[in-house]
Amino acid sequence: MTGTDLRGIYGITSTAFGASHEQAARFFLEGGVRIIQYREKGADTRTMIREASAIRELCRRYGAVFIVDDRIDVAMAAGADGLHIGQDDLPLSLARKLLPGKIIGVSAKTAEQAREAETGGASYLGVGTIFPTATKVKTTLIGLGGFGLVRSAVSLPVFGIGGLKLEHVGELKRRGADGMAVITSVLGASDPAAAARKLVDEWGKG
Ligand code: TZP
Ligand code: MG
Repeated sequence: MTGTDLRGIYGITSTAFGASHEQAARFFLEGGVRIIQYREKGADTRTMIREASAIRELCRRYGAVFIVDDRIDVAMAAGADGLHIGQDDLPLSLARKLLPGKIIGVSAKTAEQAREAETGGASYLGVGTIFPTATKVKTTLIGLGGFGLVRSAVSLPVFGIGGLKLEHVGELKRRGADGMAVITSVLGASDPAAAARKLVDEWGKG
């Protein structure tokens, strides 16, 4: 891990908008994002290790934290700073045992899931899906109200996720978010690095 805190804009890579994972990571990094997650659901393992290793190097150059979604094998092989797991993925207790000292993020939709993750040694929470989004359609929406319930249940760093855009930064911060995880509002923009920069600057305001 680097000295970067677990807070601020959290960029998740996706190929849904035409760029490769590596290019997506570059856009985020050029825009000042300092937490990057590699999220790939369909590629073969060798490809994932290659892509994750390339992003690992980029993140090192920028002093950014690098997290791999779902796949502990890919996270370990690429030397990532951490792993992000959902409620149906590798159990947190096992991930914690296998990755001592690493960052482990957990997706939580309810206060109960959040408290369980905190007790189990999670490093941060991803909380959503807040608003509808084309990048994750099979999901339960919790809205900003649901986000607030999870936020108040734990003291871990909490990142809002799901359909979040520049105009949501203020509201999310008021509701106690430590950060905001995004795909579409950056990678779907005509100038992704500039969109990332706007989010980073907005998040950094007062
Ligand atoms: N989990 C809940 S919503 C989501 C994930 C991975 C996608 C968030 O990305 P977007 O495109 O910024 O809504
Ligand atoms: Mg998952």
